[in-house]
Amino acid sequence: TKPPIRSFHRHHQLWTAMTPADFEAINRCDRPLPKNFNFAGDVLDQWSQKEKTGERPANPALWWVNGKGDEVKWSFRELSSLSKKAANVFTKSCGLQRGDRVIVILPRIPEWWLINVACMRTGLVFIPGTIQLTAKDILYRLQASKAKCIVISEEVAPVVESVLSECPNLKNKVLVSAHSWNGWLSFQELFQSASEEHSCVETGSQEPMAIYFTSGTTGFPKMAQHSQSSLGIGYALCGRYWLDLKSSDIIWNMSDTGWIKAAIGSVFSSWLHGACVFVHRMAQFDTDTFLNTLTTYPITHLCSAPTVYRMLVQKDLKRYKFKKLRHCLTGGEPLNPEVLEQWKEQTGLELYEGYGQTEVGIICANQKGQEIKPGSMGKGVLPYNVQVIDEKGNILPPGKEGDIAIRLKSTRPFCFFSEYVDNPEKTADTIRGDFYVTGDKGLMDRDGYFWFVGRADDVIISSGYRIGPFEVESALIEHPAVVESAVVSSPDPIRGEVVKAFVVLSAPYKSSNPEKLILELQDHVKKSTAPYKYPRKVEFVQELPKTITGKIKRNVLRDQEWGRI
Ligand code: BCO
Repeated sequence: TKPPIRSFHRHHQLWTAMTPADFEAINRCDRPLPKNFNFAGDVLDQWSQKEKTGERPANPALWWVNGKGDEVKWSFRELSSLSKKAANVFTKSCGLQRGDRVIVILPRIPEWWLINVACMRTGLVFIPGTIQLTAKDILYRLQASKAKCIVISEEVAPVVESVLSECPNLKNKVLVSAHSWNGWLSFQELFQSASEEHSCVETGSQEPMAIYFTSGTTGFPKMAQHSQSSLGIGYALCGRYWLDLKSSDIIWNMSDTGWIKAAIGSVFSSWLHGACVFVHRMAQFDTDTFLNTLTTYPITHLCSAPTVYRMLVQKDLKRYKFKKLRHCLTGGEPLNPEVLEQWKEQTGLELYEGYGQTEVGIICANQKGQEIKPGSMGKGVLPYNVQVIDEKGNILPPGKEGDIAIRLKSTRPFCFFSEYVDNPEKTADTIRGDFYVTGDKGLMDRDGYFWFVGRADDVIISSGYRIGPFEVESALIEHPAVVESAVVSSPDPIRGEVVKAFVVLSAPYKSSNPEKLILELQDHVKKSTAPYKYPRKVEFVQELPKTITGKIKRNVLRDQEWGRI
């Protein structure tokens, strides 16, 4: 019989200590999932206790810099007390209640981490968004989620202002800024006067914790909902074996605050293992600043998209002496074996690729201690049972290409997303027989390593971003020059693939200067939807390939781009 998991009863708010080993045991299915779990109370406050008793090294929990000389360092104790104050801002000053949804669109500033933890403490559902979101994107997110509160920085204040009249559910608008704005609650002011006394809500393990908007082939982004335990406990083994983290480590995960990769690398895996999360607020990505940061700070772990490594290996890396770097990670898009080799040759460090998606987190990884096969995404990560299946849901033998899928029956992995909110059809569409289908094609070799082949649908994975063609086509059609368009992926040596738009022009624009018109259309898309989606390539065509029923055949254009026809 399995040993009973340590008591999870809480007496007078004294939260019993679960160790990282306990959480790892839950991921191995050696221990049951506790009924209640709260990452703030069960993990962060425990590290805070360990700091008091000297059981954790003296490195900070959060170390933030902005390259202009500003620096913030918080211990777990400070994180605990500051996030309790922030929790009171939301419950007392804003009157929000457990289960209410909060959209948070902030750049990489310390308040993002504080507000994230405050939402955990209060049971508020955290909905992050990248600051690249435009007015249309934000309106869609506010309406779809029925969020009661939005927290933003000055960068997006004007665009949010422009859509507020269409969001009747929104009760609170909170601005994180040194300046005050008419009609907005000032987070800083409320925070200053908030109490440090706060009792962490005893959330259920399966209670909603966060919602991520994620793009698909059709329609606007869906709301993938995660539970307290899927994010809070689900990355324990990933943190141990892929990230190889200990409490003395300092991890720099570059991902924007809007993506689940920020949650994995800059919140849950790292803090579960008591490591320090390093953040550099770079307004614009720049390889020199990036490399200098690694030579200046004692960063031990680096996690970045393959596109970043592709950009870095263009430089003479041997000129840089990284201070403490010992473990490098990548994910979000496929990594080419050449880049892995070049990185290793120039830095002496391996590159550990992980594979996953918003709905399921990390499901395959090259884990510490396992041989790395360049070009492979590594092996399945527990508790997931990852397989390659055929169209009928049968498991395919090693070497056979099919759909990468996760076994859901008879036991649904707890770290799996709960659903696409308000979209049972789309949730059901992901299930085939006993499996959840990722939408990616791949194969597994005889040694259990997975190899990525490509998307099974029209989704574009560019620089680590997941881009739905429909969203770009919808933006393009708003321009008077565009009669119709088809958006597909096109190969790119740095970004892996980029967005390419095939456009049929309206009569008045047929004689326009093509270079000027391309720039105009690109600029238009950047204003209509998040700029990372803009078509980096545009081709004007007389007509688009279509089926007899008039449906655009994106696959024909994509195959043409990739030289497959
Ligand atoms: O390259 P361009 O200059 O032509 O265009 C860039 C920006 O300049 C432009 N832009 C941004 N804000 C704008 C704007 N234009 C007009 N107005 C504005 N307000 O838009 C383009 C944005 O492209 P970008 O974000 O790729 O920029 P950049 O600087 O080239 O960054 C390169 C990377 C590699 C740093 C960036 O692409 C990146 O961070 N990629 C990683 C994304 C990521 O973290 N993905 C993980 C998702 S979670 C996941 O995959 C699940 C795995 C478990």
